[in-house]
Amino acid sequence: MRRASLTQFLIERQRAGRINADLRLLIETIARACKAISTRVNKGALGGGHGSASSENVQGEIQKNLDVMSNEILLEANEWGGNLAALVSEEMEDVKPTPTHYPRGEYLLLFDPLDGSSNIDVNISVGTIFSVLRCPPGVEPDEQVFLQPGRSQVAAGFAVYGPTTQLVITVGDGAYGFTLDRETFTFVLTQEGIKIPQDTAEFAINASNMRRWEPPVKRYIDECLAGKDGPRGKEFNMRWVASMVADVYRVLSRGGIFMYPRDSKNKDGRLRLMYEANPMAFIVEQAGGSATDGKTRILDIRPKKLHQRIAVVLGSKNEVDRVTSYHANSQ
Ligand code: AFP
Repeated sequence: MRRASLTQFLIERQRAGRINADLRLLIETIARACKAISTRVNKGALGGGHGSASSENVQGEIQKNLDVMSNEILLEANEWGGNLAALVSEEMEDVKPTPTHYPRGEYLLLFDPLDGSSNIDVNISVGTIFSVLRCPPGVEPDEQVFLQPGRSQVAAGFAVYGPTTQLVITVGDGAYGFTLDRETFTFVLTQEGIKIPQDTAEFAINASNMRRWEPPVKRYIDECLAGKDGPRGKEFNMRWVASMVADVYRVLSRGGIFMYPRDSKNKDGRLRLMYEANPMAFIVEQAGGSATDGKTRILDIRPKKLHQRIAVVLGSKNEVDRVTSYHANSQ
């Protein structure tokens, strides 16, 4: 049986009244941009993507050439489509309203154009993460308009540029995975209704931060490391790619818990709420998992700043709940 393309998948959802034409076109535009970024990533040094640009982003991080290229691809793709009121990028300080010489739409787009960029030059998977909100009608889209809790998202997704290029999206009725068919250059539906196992024996955390963790996190990881001789009574495995898109894709594929907790150095956590934690939390919950900042459901957190950071604990529900209980017991 022929697999559906992303376009067919989205048209079905439009026919079912789940999304409108503007949102369908927006997601297709983003997917097209991800294909262009995938091509650049796969060219590596041959496409000028390696090495650092001579600039810093809003986070004060040295931008990689591919960070800049990926951002430009997404900006260009989304400038004139007529479905956006404004957009926000990890690579840019301020909100970018759709230029007045183009038609404005009802959606707000936020993205991390190239997540995991410190992995580019060493040929480890990187990706693009995006989140879509509605713009209240009749208002000039400024920072305040973007500061909506993650539960207000109407769509979210991410691409992983790895051995294959994968696109995972949700429009609120489940999480779906598409594989880029390089012969036809189309995204083909390969994972319908992704479900994260409620339990796991695999955790993902940057263990070099161990000395900085809060007690509940230290307790949780120590118990995993104690294995079958410890209170968990089973062996655990660890993975840490240091590209959120790759770690979350693995959690969606076989379960697991992904953690970037707050610590004595990253007091608010390291990951960004609006265009990393929120979209990933939406997708993970749609796949039957959970996502918190260690204590509070990420999708309920009301943002205060566009680029604010947040602690992230997401994945297999029973493990995320355990970490939440350890935080509650330690207060
Ligand atoms: P970069 O984009 O700077 O490589 O950061 C990637 C990231 O935001 C996220 O994708 C990873 O999970 C996390 O940071 C890795 O952080 P560490 O380098 O501290 O492990």
